[in-house]
Formats: sequence, C-alpha cells, structure tokens
Amino acid sequence: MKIKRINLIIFLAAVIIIQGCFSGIKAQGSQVKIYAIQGEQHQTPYLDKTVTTTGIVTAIASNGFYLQDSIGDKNNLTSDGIFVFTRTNPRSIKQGDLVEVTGKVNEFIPKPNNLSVTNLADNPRFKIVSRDHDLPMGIILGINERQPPTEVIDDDNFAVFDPDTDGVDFYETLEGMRVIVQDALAVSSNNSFGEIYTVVDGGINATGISERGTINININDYNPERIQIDDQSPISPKETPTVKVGDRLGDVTGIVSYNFGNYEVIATDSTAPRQIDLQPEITELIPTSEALTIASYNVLNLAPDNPQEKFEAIAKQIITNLRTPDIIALQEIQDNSGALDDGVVDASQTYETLIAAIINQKGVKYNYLDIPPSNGSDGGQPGGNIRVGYLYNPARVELITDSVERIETDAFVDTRKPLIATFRFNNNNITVINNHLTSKGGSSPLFGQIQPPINNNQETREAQTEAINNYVKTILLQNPQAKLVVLGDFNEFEFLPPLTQLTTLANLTETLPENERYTYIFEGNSQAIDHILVNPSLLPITTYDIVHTNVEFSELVSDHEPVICRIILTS
Ligand SMILES: [Ca+2]
Ligand SMILES: [Ca+2]
Ligand SMILES: [Ca+2]
Ligand SMILES: [Ca+2]
Repeated sequence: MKIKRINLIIFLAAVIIIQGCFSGIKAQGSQVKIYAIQGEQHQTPYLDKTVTTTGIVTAIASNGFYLQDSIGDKNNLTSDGIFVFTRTNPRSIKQGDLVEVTGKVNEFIPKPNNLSVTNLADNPRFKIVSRDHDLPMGIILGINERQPPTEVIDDDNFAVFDPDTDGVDFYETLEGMRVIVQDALAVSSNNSFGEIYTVVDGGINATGISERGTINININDYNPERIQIDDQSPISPKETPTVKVGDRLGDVTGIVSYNFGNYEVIATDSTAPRQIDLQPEITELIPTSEALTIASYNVLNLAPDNPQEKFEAIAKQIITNLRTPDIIALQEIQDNSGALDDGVVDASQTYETLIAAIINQKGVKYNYLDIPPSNGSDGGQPGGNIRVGYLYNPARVELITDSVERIETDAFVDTRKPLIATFRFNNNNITVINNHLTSKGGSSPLFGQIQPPINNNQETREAQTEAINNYVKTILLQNPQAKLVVLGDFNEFEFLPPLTQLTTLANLTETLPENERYTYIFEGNSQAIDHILVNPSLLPITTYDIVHTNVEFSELVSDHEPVICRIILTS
C-alpha cells in the first residue's frame, strides 16, 4: 500500500510538472485583443477559434477569472473584458496580474432562453507576464459616462446593435468589465438570492420611479435601467448588505456578468448602505356606516404549520394597516396539513388560527367562507391544496348563504377556482368574485434570447378572464343593477389582455397614478398583479388603495401587497 501511495505521489508530481510546462510554454493561437474577441455584437466573431490574448486579472472566481485589456479601445460598442473559464479556482494567479491566456472562444448560455456570455474555455492555458498592476479604471455607470437606457430592453430582436437605446445591447458592451454603479439607489429589497436591484444616480434619470422608490413597469417600459448587484464568493468581500427600497448603496464597484436571465454587477468592494426611514403604509380607507371596505390579499401559502409570528403579522396588518376591512378576499390558503400531502382538504384550522390571532390583538371576530378543492386538483404547492376564501365581519355584513359557488368551467381545470359570494351591507347586495389565476411561471427572461419575451400561460389566463367575464355578464343579464366586485391575484398586469378583457368592469388599479400601480416586485420591477374591478357605475363612489406593507422590505409577511377598496353605499 505504501509503495503504491508513493507511486501516486510521484505520478501527481509529474502531472503538476507537465501542467507547469504547459502554462509556461509559448502560447499558441493568434494574438487577439479582448475587445476584438467581444466584437460590436452579442456573439463573438471568433466562436470556437483558439486565440491568445492579454489582460489584467480584475477578479478571481471559483471557476475562473475576469481579464480586462489594460488600456481598452475606447469604443463604447465593445467590451474590454472577458471571463476565462478554468473550472476550478485558478490559485496561481492574483488580481493585478498581467496574464497571457490561450483558449477557445466560447459563448456560455447559463440556462435555456438566456443570453450567452463570451469566455475563453477548453482548459485555457495562461502565463503570468508580470504582477501588481493597477486595475483598469471602472467605467462609471451614470451621469457623465455610460447611462443605461431607461425604456427599451430590445426593439429589433437583435437585428441592430444599438447600446445607446437598447438595454440588452448596452450591458453586452460592458460584459466582463469593471464598472462603478454610481450612487446606487435600491429599488428592491434583497431577494432570496441576496440580489439587490438598483438604479444609478439615485434614480434621477430613471423612468418609472414611484413615490416610495420602487421602479414600476408600464406597457412601454420594463426598465432596462435596473442594475442587479450580486455577491459572489470569492469575488465579493462579504455578503451583500440587507436593504429595503429607497436605501442608498453609494458607488458600487464590480464586474458585469450575466446569469439566470439577468445582467448583474458582481460587487468586488464592500459598500456601506445609507438606510432611509420607509414605513409600512396604513390605509385611509376606513369602514363607516355607509362605507363598505373590501380587501384582497395573497397570504403566501398560509398553513397552520406556518410560524405563529406569520399569523400575528398578518393579523396586525389586517387590523392596523388595512383598518379591519369588512370583507377580506384571501388567496393561497392551504389545507390543515399544509404542504403535507395526506389527502386533507379542509382548511378550517388555517382560517381559525388567523381569526384567533386577529381576536387576540383586539381585532374583530371574523367568520370565514371556503369551498375546498378536490384533493390535489387545483395546483399550487404539492399537498397544500391552495384555494381562495373569505374572512368577513358578521357585525358589518351578512352573507347570503345560497349565493356561494365556484366557477368551474374548463378554463379552471387543474387550477384555483374563483369563489363567489354575495354579502348584504346597508340594504345593498354586493357580489364578490375572488380569483387566483394561473401564474406567469416559466416565462422567458426580459434580458433573454427570445424577444419579445414569452409571457407564459397568458392564453390560459385569457380563457380564465373570459370565463369570469361571461359569469359577470350572466349576473348583469339577470339583474342589470347588480353591484359587482371582482378581485384577487390575477398574475397579470392591468394593461394586458387577460385584464383588459374584463370589459364589463372597471379596474381600480387604473385609478391610481401610473407609477403607483404595484403589488409585487419581480427582478426589481414593481408591478400590479393583484387588482380589484367594479362596475363602472360604482367608480364615482369607490376609492382604491394598494397598501405597501411587504414587497419593499427585506422582512416580508407575503410577497404580495394587500389591496383595498371602499364603496359608499347608502341604504
Ligand atoms: Ca459577449
Ligand atoms: Ca438592438
Ligand atoms: Ca424605465
Ligand atoms: Ca395538505
């Protein structure tokens, strides 16, 4: 055994010597500057060619290193940086080394439908020419240097390389380079990956910034000016700081890369964020003897085995931030066994735990209303049997019990069924339809190969809103004076067909200023996917509020904001 081990050591030593010889031999392949490898385009003109290039090592990753031309070509159409993919940590080299690399030019696609990242691969050989160089100056992203486009991500399906106007082309010209994100303003809190979305220059030239500091989408603007700051070991000195919307990160130095469908700046230097005092909102929509309030809230897979703190926090939001609405339409209520897949569909404990938490905090005693799905038939987290349901305050409204039913047409096979209930308030009947439409999961990235991106399940949602619209029309045919409130998590924006198809109703989201229409933040883009719609005739007596309590903060109860309307109803 001993002899064998010695043999192995000798063998390994030989391998190391041979490898050392390789990295010391004169590099093969033609000499090409990094900016020529990148070219004025997304795809390298040197694909699959073996080239030799030289640059300064700017950062060392766990599987390679970033190399940047020491001078650059001063051409805003080409990147002066590139990733060298060595598979393992290249321990022999250091930041500041001038290195000559020979490798095969490759375009790496991190995930399906993603853009590609130019790199030198195929076991690249490298030799250190000299050490301890100053790093190339970071390109300032911001006023006076390179400002990201603010509206267009791509409008030519990659036919024209126009970094001044197209975000997808802009970041390509910086791929692998050192940058300084100037006066970064957080437009999101850290997501579950620790990533923070920011805009430069405190948002001064960004379009879509809301009053509270998020960056909101509209039909013509999905915000190419969002810059994701990420931490990556061992490049980043420490964890990305924890921030909320509106916090300032100062100037963030890092390397531009791309992963999981987004460009990103991998921070190389630490930052000290400046926190602002952003508080959860408290609605001004108070119930009165002639004012009915109705809220809608996706409570993120609420189940009895959730921490009691979550129930307490939702109870506090209902009492304090929503001012005890008369009716609360809930989405993502799970059954009594939560994600445990044991055939249970009854959700009484989920509702009762929430109701008890509200009573405990000196709130009113709500009743609940629910029709359970058949086991496993309505989608969502496996075993959870999520459904929509209601809490209502029996001291304020009376439930018309024979009004309760679900829409169960083909459009709602394998997904959550809308739940209808009519309530009586101040001698008025109000019919509420609570919805949770099929999600956008599986959509292709905004910064992806497919332009315009795929909006997954849009046709499914369109069929669902058509079914809802047909139901509404039937009610109005029977009673043209029927008062209708159609609400919930529609998983779609107010300006797209699933919502705009609900032609018999008015979307209260559209009564708010455009920048303030958000209930959710996805990849830094604030957006409205929860809505309340009413008969157009109710608009003059209805007020709407999106109550910002969750999505802007790093500690959130749900990934959605609750929304609420108040309708004045005289007897
Ligand atoms: Ca490239
Ligand atoms: Ca373009
Ligand atoms: Ca914008
Ligand atoms: Ca279960």
